[in-house]
Formats: sequence, structure tokens, C-alpha cells
Amino acid sequence: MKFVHAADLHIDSPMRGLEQYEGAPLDTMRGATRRALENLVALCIDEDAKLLLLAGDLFDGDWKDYATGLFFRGQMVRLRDAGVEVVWVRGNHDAASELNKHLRLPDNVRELSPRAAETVTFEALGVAVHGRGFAQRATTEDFARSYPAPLSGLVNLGLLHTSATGRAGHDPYAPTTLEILTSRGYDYFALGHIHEREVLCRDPWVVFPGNLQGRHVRESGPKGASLVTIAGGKIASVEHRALDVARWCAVEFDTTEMASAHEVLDGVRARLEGEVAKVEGRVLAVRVRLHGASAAHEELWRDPSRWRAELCAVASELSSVWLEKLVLATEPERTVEALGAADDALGHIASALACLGKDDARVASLVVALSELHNKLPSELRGDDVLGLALERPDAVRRLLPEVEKLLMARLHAAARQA
Ligand SMILES: [Mn+2]
Repeated sequence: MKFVHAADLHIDSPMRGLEQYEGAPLDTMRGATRRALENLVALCIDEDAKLLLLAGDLFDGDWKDYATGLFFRGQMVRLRDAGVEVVWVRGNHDAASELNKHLRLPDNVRELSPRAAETVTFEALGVAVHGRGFAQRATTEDFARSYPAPLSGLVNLGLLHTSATGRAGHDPYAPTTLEILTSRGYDYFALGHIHEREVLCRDPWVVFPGNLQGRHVRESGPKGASLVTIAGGKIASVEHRALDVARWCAVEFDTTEMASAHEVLDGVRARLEGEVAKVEGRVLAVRVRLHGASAAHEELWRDPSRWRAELCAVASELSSVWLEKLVLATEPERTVEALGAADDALGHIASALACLGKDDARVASLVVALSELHNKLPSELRGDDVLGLALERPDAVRRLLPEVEKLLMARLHAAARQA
């Protein structure tokens, strides 16, 4: 008998900062969480799995409209028609308190209670599933402690949305320890919440499958589910299957010794071709970061939007590549310190910029000067995340200064040469 364990589907999670440009495979990116669920259902059917365990965060939050619920329901019907049972628990994103819209699901789908741990048995499959969902988003109780005792004569599976002992970038919800999990006496603990795949233990099995589809550059690499085989009343094998339709990748590109922006562009193109070859026909969503001290630096910084557009053109020519962001972190061949030492107008500007970041009072007055601009920014551009500028905060403004310095110096140098 086989079963499939998946978690953190985040169906219809808005992929933030999806920028449109000519030739961008945006529709694939927008529909990626749905296509990944279709792949999950296809895996269950193709492998003749009898049971699908979903360990929370099926949804990203309250449905925007019923389209999300109807899509999910349609996939559950496909499983019903193929004779696949589904057991799921709610996580922090789809806690009972978070979802206000509901649809009746087909009768092959069973949700475990968010009020107390409970057990559902499938005698014909020789399996018992124990679990409890989230009633509230911020659940800090250790649920695993109160999970039921295993049932003899059956293979016992635990289903739990948990941060375990804590992982960077994930809220500490329903925390527990490996010791508590393994002490339940189950054969397999199907966990969710942590988006990075991790096998915590092999005897008994304790597994985070990772999320089904990466949603931003910090969720890079293959994403999918675990395909588990039970034989002779024991777990015989656990395999990871990639089910994502778009894969995230961060490309670090060293421009040292490169003479021109075109040379950089050709080098990045070759790297992207290499990455495309690895993703087996999926869309590659890529963040490119250029670094290193080179002669190309000034040309790149004189007109960053041009080089971003040039890179978009390369990406769309490769057809299955979507450029999320170009990060310019290159350095001039001559250091800013050396420029600042020169006793001319540019030297004075360079040294003034270098001093600015070290002077709290001047940074504070800059924040005041920028406050009017900050208030005019659309809300999604404020704050501290991927897109945010956070111009109201001295520390955030200070972090932007090196970028301002590079942009300004590259342009002033170009203008000085033309004069
Ligand atoms: Mn979660």
C-alpha cells in the first residue's frame, strides 16, 4: 500500500512582486500553486496510492472568492473517483479562525478536529491516522503530547502542523521535540509548516516534505511531496517526488575582470542556460546578483534599468525563464575611498557620501526629508520585505546609502567624461 504526504500547498498564494515584462511567463507563475496540486493528484493516481495526508496550510489564508475552494474541491473529486482517501489538518494559514468561506467537500476527504487530537482508521488499508488541526493561527500549545496511543495491528501515522524545535523564518507554532514525536509509538509522523524538506528521523519516520511549490527566491530548489510505501505492516520506503511547475533559483555571478556590461550579459546568459537544463522543462524563476570589482561596474550603474531590460530580453529568449530581479552589487575597480581622496568636485561628493552614513544626526535629517516621499509610496512598497523601502527608518535608509553612492558616482563620472 502506498500513501502520499504533502504539506504547505498555499493554494492561490499571491506571488508578490511578479513584474510583467514583454515575454515573461507570468501566467505559469500565477497558476503555479494550482498546477502543483494537479501534479500531486496525478502522482497519487499514477502510483495507485490509497491515501493522501495533507499536513496543513492547504490555503494561504481566507479565500479571496470561491474560485480557490472550487478548484481544490475539483481536485479532491478526482481523487475520490480514483478511490483515494484524503486526511487533512489545518495549519496557521488555514486555521479555523482564518477561513470564513466554506465548501462541502466530497466524502473521501476527512478533516481532523482542531479542538482535540483524534484518530481515523482505515481498516481495509491497515492504517490509523492521528492528528489535530489549528483552531487559531498563533497556536503555541504542544499538540503532539496529547496525541492518542497507537492502535495495535495497524500502521500508525501522525499528522501535525508544527515548527518542531524551531526553524529560521518560520513562526514557532505547535512546537514540539523529536523526543515527544518518536515517543508516541507511531510508524510515520507526517509534518507540515517548515517549507524546506527535512527528514528528522528514519526510525520511526518523522518528515517535513517541504512545500509543494516555491513562492519566492528563499524557497528555491525542488519542491514536492513524499511517496511512502507500506509493506508487511511497516514503512518500507520514503521517496521525495518533485511536483513543482516553476522553480526558484538565485544566481550569484562574479563580474571580476569583465570589461563591459555586454560581456557580463553574455556570461549570465550562459549561466542561465545551464540552470534551465537542470529544471526539466519547468519555468525557472531567477534572481540574478552581480558582484565583484570590474570595469563593467560603471557602465552597469550608469543605467541599471537598461541592463535589467537587456537581461529580461535574454530571459524571454530562453522562453522558460522569468527574471524576478537583477541585483547590482558590483564594485568599481577604483574604490570609493580612492575617489574620495581626489581633491576635485567628484572627490568631495564621494567623501561627503562616505561620511553621511556614519553621522546619526545627518541620517535623521535625511529621514525627515524623505518622509514626504515615503508617505506617497503605495503601501506594498513600504515596509521591510522583498519590495519594501522603509524610508521612515534610519537603519533602512543607512542600508540604502551604498547603493545611492554607486548610482550617483557612476552617473557623475560618465557626465564628467562627456563634459
Ligand atoms: Mn504554516
